[in-house]
Amino acid sequence: MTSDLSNPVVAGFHPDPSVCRAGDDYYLACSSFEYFPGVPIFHSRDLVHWTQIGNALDRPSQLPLPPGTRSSGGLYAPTLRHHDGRFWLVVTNVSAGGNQLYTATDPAGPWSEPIPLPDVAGIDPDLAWDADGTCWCTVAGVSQVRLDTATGSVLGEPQRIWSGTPGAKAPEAPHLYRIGDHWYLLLAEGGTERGHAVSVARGPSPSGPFEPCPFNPILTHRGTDHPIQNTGHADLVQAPDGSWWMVLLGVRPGGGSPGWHVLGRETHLAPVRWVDGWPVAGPLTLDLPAVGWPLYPAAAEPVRDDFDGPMHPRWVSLRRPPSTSPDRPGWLTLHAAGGSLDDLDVTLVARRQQHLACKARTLLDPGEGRGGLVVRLDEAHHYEIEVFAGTAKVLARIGPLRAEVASCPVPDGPVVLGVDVAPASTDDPRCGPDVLAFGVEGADGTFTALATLDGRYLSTEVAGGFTGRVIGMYCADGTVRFDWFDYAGGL
Ligand code: 6LW
Repeated sequence: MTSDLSNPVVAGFHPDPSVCRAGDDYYLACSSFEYFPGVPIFHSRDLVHWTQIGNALDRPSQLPLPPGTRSSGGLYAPTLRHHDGRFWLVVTNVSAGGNQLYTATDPAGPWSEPIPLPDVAGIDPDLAWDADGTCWCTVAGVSQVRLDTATGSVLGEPQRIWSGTPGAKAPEAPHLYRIGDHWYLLLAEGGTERGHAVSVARGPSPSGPFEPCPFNPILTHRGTDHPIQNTGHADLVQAPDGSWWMVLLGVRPGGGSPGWHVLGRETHLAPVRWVDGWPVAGPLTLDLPAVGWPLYPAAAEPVRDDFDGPMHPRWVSLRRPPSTSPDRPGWLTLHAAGGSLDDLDVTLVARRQQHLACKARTLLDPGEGRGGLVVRLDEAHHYEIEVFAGTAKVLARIGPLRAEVASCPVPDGPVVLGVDVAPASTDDPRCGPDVLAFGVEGADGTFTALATLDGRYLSTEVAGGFTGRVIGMYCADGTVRFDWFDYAGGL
């Protein structure tokens, strides 16, 4: 059992968390961008330990991501709510169709087909219901409209409401709550980079008028040397003991100056206290304070996925289900689509890197094909070790540059490929956040690194966008098969 009380509570690229409570259970949803399936859903009984129970959008009919969908396009910022005996999910597909509403009776799925919201313009939609049962949909900017949730049509004209601190950029991620006598409007502002912050306003009705909190921003780490940065995009939740908390995104930059974060924006938990009727958040720390309710540690994740049964929901591909076939029982068979990881339509099956230090291994049978093990930020930023015709090659793509870094002969037949990721250990102010050693593992388990690469080039600060690293398997030519994939945090 893993019972540590630490942040992030959902590590790795799991941004824009939205949380809801149904009885004793909590559920959480995150953005997923160009990856398929979309919107990972987690369950918890204690807000600290979260287990992925599915992906809300796991059918192409629910999640169209057209072939040209750019990286960091696709699905942005869901809101997950439990209302009137049902779960509600609203999310923006910036690459196809805009805002969409889905419902489910079980958050693990199946979720409904989308109800399009063609007249709700703007990202980061929120849902809140008033005492009359009217649904208020609020989007970044900030504007708000009443919604007919059965048809997806709007009731009336959108109205501008409170747009955060004057002068602060990117008022976004609105969430509206009725708490006591007030309606609270929680907002992210300052942009999702180092200036990110959480602010709040309150008013007498869902549409305001809203009065800003005198303590705004109620949480930010801007301008600090705190190990958790870019803190914002929060959602409030009440713990089993009645205390208040927020889930929010934050990043863990590493290396020298200016700092690079490689795991994407991760989901954190912070305490909230009430001061003069205002929610004030923090401290947000790597070690969570002791909590006053029972903990339900999650079972430790097995290191090995051996592909003997259904794929765990942690596995994702790009834009659509991967091209696979069940032709060798117990193996994952991948068929090529694109010719390399530089292509948008390459066949990839990957999982999020969730630890600053980790190792991954996979047993690959290349057959006549070409494929390997990749650490990917996007199609223009990835490192991989690839096998073809008796040779293993380490390849690096950084922006417009592509290089073969190292190669070695490998015997015919299955081969174990691996990568070790370790935080960098120099005090040079220019040092990157980590190093990635790619290599081949022998039959006796000895790992021979062929190349060690600077991890900064697979960081969000270099690549741009909103995602983080994934590690996985790919096929770039013909058919390749994978018997198992090991991922372990730490080295
Ligand atoms: C999301 C916005 C944000 O829509 O980043 O940090 C955008 N906040 O609210 C993409 O995740």
